[in-house]
Amino acid sequence: TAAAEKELENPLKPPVEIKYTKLFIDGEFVDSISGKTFATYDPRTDEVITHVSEGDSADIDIAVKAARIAFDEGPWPKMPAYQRAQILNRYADLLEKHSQELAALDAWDSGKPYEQALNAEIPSVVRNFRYFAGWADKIHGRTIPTESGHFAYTLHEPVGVCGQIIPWNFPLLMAAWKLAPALACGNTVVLKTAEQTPLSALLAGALAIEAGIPPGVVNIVSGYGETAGAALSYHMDVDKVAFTGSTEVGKKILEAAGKSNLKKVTLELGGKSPFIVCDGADVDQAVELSHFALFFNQGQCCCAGSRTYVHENVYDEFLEKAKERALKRVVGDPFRSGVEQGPQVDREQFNKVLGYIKSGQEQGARLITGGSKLGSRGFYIKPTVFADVEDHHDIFNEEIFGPVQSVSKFSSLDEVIKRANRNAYGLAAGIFTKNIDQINTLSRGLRAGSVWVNTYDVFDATLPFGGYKQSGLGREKAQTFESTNMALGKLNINGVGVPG
Ligand code: TXE
Repeated sequence: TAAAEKELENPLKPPVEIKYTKLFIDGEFVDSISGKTFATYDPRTDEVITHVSEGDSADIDIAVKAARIAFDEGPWPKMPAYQRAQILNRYADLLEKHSQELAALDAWDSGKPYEQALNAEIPSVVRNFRYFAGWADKIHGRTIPTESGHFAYTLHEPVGVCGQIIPWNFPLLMAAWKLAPALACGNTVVLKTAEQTPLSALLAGALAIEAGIPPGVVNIVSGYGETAGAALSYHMDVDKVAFTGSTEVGKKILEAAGKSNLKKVTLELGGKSPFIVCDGADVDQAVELSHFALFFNQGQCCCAGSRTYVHENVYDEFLEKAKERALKRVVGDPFRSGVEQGPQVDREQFNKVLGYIKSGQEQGARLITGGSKLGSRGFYIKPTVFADVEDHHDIFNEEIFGPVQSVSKFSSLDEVIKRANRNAYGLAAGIFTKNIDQINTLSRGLRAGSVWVNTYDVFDATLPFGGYKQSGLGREKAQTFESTNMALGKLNINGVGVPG
């Protein structure tokens, strides 16, 4: 590790030039009304990457007006859906063409491994736009044979101006999950990026214009949550807000909707997802998958498998191998090839994770590897594994959002289902077994929006995603239309000539 730590002293130069730092409103890059800017930092060093314009409520107002006009008067919602699909496909092509720059911006801004961004996330961004472009002209209503003899039909219409607030863990992918379905339906958007990671979305804004998305349809405001984010969620002329972030802020968004214009709300919030390794499981494979489920993206995933439950018969072997695997994890400069884990996104998250490690030790969980920062600068944390974690430990109940695996022993399926469900969250769950009875019992018993069996983090655009309980409201990606997230289902009754 001494060599690894030395290497961290000399960060590699990111292969990208920063072209856009202003707010993107009505098809143009503009300064904020206040003229203020804020710094975005390199988590490898905590040094400033650049300064970007800081939007607040005045800028949100202007962006919402642009989106309103683009919705009410512009061609976007009214053009043939096929044409919208063509534009979105062109947009996907452009994003693909700029994959390397986009991946480099996200890696630089957030600390995620460049190769991971380039090979997994940006391709997923592109597929999301292609998938939803395919939906644009296939959003159908129904005709309904009423009991009263009226001719009735449902019509799906765009919601209108959509406010979208996203986090920093997958900067461009979170933007794509929000933008693609909203645009496919003909909505217009004001996107507020996370203050830690504003850069990739601004390049994506420039590409939207190049693709032929009309000005005002996509507006991107960099800024802070309490100012720009709150202004969007309280805005009287925003028809819907879609949010991904903490449960704490999710509740504020819902409150803001209630206190303003009852805008529609979808929320994709935190999680504390169980990953269950059953009796009889192949331990080597279980270790590898549970390691991925937790450590992927520096542990900064809303659906991270952050409560690893292991059956007593395989527990000791599992622990030994989980420790070995964590020790082998390649932590380093996200721009270095082969690196699995970069730094945490910022000082706040770094301190939060180290705080949880301390609390795990204080409350009596057994630290078996890791447990501290790595290197002398930046926000690197050693892959950490705790054993014998108990249900009342904070590290087993609260979202750590870092490279800290917590392993706990269980004896029976009934027990593990009860324990897994005794949590405020319900975003995802993982099951590891080849036994069909165990699979059936667990997958039906667990209260979670996604259950992955012998796999984890499958984020296909074709699958719906969202949480039970305090993990959120509504679903994103596929089936967005049926659950009326981005398009409103409207019942039309045509009563001409029919008594009623
Ligand atoms: O989240 P916030 P933070 C969890 C994770 C993490 C914790 C805190 O546990 O450690 O949340 O992270 C905007 N009105 N997740 O502080 O604050 C903010 O500007 C409107 C889980 O980064 O929820 C940003 O754009 N908007 C998660 C976005 O909300 C507000 C991903 C998310 O920030 C606002 C990230 C306000 N009052 C963190 N305050 C997931 N579900 O994947 C903040 N924002």
